[in-house]
Amino acid sequence: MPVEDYDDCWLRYEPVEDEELSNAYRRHCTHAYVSEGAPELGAVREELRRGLGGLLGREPHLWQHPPRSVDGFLAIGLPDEMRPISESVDPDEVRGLHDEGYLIRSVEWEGSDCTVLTAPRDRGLVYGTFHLLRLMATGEPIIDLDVVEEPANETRMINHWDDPFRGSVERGYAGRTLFDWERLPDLKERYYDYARLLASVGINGVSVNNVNTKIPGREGANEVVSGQAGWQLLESENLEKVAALASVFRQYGIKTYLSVNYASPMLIGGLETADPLDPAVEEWWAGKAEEVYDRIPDFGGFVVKADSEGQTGPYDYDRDHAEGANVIARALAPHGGRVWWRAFVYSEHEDRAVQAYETFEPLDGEFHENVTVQIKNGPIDFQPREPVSTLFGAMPETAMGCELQITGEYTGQGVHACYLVPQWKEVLEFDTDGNGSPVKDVLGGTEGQGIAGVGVVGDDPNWFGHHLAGANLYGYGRLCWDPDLDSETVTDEWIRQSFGDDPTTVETVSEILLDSWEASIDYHTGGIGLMHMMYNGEAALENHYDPSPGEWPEYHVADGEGIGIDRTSEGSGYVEQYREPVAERYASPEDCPEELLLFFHRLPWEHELADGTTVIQRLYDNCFAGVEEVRRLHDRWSSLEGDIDDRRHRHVAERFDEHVLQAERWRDTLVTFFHEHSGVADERGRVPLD
Ligand code: GCV
Repeated sequence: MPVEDYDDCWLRYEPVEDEELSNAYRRHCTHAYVSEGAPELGAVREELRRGLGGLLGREPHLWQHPPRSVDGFLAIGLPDEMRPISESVDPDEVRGLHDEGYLIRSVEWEGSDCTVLTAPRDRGLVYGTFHLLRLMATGEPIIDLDVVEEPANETRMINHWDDPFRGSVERGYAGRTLFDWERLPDLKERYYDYARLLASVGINGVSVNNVNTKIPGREGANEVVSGQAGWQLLESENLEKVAALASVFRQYGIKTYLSVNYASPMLIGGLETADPLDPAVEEWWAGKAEEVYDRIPDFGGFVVKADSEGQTGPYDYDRDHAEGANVIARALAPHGGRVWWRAFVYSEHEDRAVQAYETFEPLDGEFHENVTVQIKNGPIDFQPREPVSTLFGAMPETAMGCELQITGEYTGQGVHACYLVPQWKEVLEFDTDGNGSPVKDVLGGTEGQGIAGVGVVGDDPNWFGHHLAGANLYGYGRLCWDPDLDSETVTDEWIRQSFGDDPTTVETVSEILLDSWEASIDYHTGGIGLMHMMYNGEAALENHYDPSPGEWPEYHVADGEGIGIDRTSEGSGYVEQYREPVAERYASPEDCPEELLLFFHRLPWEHELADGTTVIQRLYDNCFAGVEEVRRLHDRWSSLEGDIDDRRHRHVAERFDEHVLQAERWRDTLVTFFHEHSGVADERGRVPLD
């Protein structure tokens, strides 16, 4: 396989400089006894070689049996596979763990200090290996370990929006697709490294193609147009390619999923209909599922975007979404597969926010057990900040998945630095009923539920287009595994593994990351609940990067009187989809959190906020503050010159130069727009602009 020149991201495994630590690590990890057999164990051995080789300067001795006459070794295997483990850890304790959990413990075995890493299944050994290496890469002691870990979310998935054969990535800002469908089933080294990155943060599912699998009208359009050809992956001749990728992911405990077109029975099967209640359609899906599982026995299932943005769906046959999803679910059920059915649909309603709930909530209890309804975090579309979707907690009889966007479609598209972990924490901690039912608990611990994140990597040598965007993939995986982790901890881990542990670097990069999201909200929206003010454009793959507030009047309804949307019972009624006491809080302009105010309320420009500042003045102030903040973050990054390697420093510095210019452009466009409608000048004299 060709050696490619690309970044190791957070798996750099730089040598441990602290001598005492390094000696302690050596004493416990120079010798490793790793069981054999399952494909995951190959991955464990390989990671130990790379990880320990890098951190400690020499690869470990990998033994086939417990090493004698050495004091201190690492034993990795299932509880019954090796004596150092079965004689020092209660196998029932291990078997009682979640299937993907693991245990790492410091024990004494036959007079030797030994670290045991064990798990109920081989997948847990992979996660545990990455955990142990992470401890060392972040300078944590490993002499007295007692780690017991289980994932909070059953499914922790990446949804690629990659277009097979065409090579483009919808909303991708890191080059072209990683997956070379023309060459597959030939495998590239980079697929393994991608699987390593994902497994290192606990991801266990990858859907390899765009949810837009075929869009009428986009055929024959230019290079950058997305949404084509994905449906073809389900064709018999292409399944071999999918199976090849699955063989890589499998070694890292990752299941492969496909996005499929609802009309596949027609497109591929030659039927005249895709009506979910037609017996021939049922038979076709069953046969296709069997064929897929013949080739990929651990296949995860299908992701489906139906009746949305040009994708066909059950509405074409006058069927509802449960009928639509269930025919596919029945086909997958005998094989243990699932349908991830997206709730991102459109309807006739004037207010787009109400649509998903109106469509799906009445169907609670109608979906088969192996259907997961995949819901975007907010009711609109991955805006810099949205209120949390009303569907979470509203469908107790339905398996739910939360869809987050790791790629930054509306937050600067790989040019702006925008760290989304704080956003995701806000979503996961949101209490859906004011009574201790946060989204993270609604999703966690239940079979078939979990989180799907829209992918962020491409074939760019640094994987992400922007070095700092790697923190988003890292943080996404860590939060899927453990949503209780706080943003600071996750951030600190990523920085230490990516840039080393120099205190100034850690502190500065942490500040940049943690402050970047609020800055982005301020200059992209004015910070009090407005959104969707970006340019769309004529091309099929819209821009969504530049400012263009006049293009979307329905999302802010700015006029001479005021701004914002009334979503109370007097308006679109969206607020009533929340449960109490959330609904009541949002319904009152006094109690509604200021950062969401104009999402729920239409207010006069001169309406006074809690501190006496008017709406228009707050919009001005926030837009200016957002730019000031970006300038400050830019300067903080510049201050690291010489502390971080030149290549990465220069790359991010250049992005920051552009980030400042773009933030200014957003600010100037928005404040001018607000001024044109309100006629109110900035009391600090900045607007109208000169
Ligand atoms: C994959 C938004 C994005 C589209 C995306 C769609 C979806 O509209 O702009 O690129 O399509 O959401 O989530 O299906």
